[in-house]
Formats: sequence, C-alpha cells, structure tokens
Amino acid sequence: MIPTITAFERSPDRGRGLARDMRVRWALEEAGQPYNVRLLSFEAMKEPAHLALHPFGQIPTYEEGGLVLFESGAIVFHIAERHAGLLPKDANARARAITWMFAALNTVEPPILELQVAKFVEGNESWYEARLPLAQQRIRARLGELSHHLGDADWLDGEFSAGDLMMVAVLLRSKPSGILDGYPNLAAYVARGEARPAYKRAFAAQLAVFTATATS
Ligand code: GTB
Repeated sequence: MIPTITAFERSPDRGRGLARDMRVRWALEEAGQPYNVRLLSFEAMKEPAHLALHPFGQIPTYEEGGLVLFESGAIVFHIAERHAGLLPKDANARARAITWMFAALNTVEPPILELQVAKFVEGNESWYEARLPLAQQRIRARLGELSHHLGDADWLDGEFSAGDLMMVAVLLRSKPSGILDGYPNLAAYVARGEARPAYKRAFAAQLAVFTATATS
C-alpha cells in the first residue's frame, strides 16, 4: 500500500525544505518507500475533509490503508518502525535513537520555532526588536549543549538514525537566522544530513512542487 502524505500547495518557505512534510518525505526516501502527495491550499487545510484527518488543520498527514496519522514526529516514528534503515536493531540503541527524536522535537525545536514565529507574527510590534536577544540566547544555549555532546562524531549515537533525521530537520530551521554558523560541528552535521541521497531526493521533490505551482 503506497501511503499518501499532505503538503503545502504553495509553501511559505518557497520550497527550501523547512515545512514539516520535508522530514516525512526524507524518512520515506531513507526507507526506500514510494509515496503519493496531496497538495493543500491554506483554505483546504481548514475544511472538514482535511480536519477529519488532522484535528488542527495542518500538514503533514499520512494515510496508509485505514491508518491516518498526523504530527511529523509520529509519522517519522511510524515509518522508522516499519522499515529498515532508520532505527538500530539493538533494543537499547533503538531506545536512544527514539530519545533523540523526542529531544529534537521537545527540547531543541521550541526555541528555534519561537524566533521564527516572532519574526513572522510579531515582526511589526514595537517590542519585537527588544525580544530578539533573549530568544536568540535560548537557541544558543541549546545549540551549545548539543554541539558539546556531538563533538567530532558524525551522528548523535553511532549510525545515522531517525534521531539524526529529526535533529537535522530541526536545526535546518536555525540556518536562515545565521545562528547555526556559530557552531561549526553542528553546521557540518547538518551538511552531512543534507548530503544524503535520500535527503536530496526529498528536497528536490518538495522544491518541484513550489516551482510548478509558482509558474502555473
Ligand atoms: N507539530 C506539528 C508537526 O510536527 O507535524 C506541527 C505541524 C505544523 O506546524 N504544520 C504547519 C502548518 O500546517 C506547516 S510546517 N501550518 C498551517 C497552519 O497551522 O494553519 C510549519 C512551517 C511553515 C512555514 C515554514 N517556512 O516558511 O519556513 C516553516 C515551517
């Protein structure tokens, strides 16, 4: 059964791989699984047909036979559990890889997201500029700790895993602000993720959507 995922018809990031369908596409590519994509406008995401799949009216979703999932972390975990290549066989190593998925989503992503949301939603507020240094400081604290942990290793815990996939996807969101450049080992870690053939295929697929819809 070929799964169907949802993605932005016209992504606000202009197809630079920052929307959350990218991590699902990447996981499917790592697993060697074909997939279909249903593109949604912002209006369609809030209509009953999509709300029946995603209670918060967002992308991505994942449909496979009778199974419907939302939340990029849950979807990547589902893919990683069912296909080889994203989770180690050893039970303890597997648990650690899953821990890194949670760390990416629950500990590293929130401060990165806070800065992005501030820019998009609060950029015109009088207090916007005053709030930036603290928001940036919170990101630097997390990246500093992560950088210390990674050291000169290629991946967070041995072989590449779904934990790295999720961490790289999250760190990519700190790239446009320039903050990632302050941590050369993390920048190199992200570059290693981006260099993976599966990442490149996923990136090209979501960029092709933007290119096609921008010119149509
Ligand atoms: N926790 C959920 C998950 O991980 O799946 C969050 C899902 C989510 O935030 N989806 C966003 C969405 O559907 C798209 S990815 N937003 C529409 C809405 O909530 O109405 C977030 C995103 C959007 C744009 C950029 N960008 O332009 O750089 C990056 C990320």
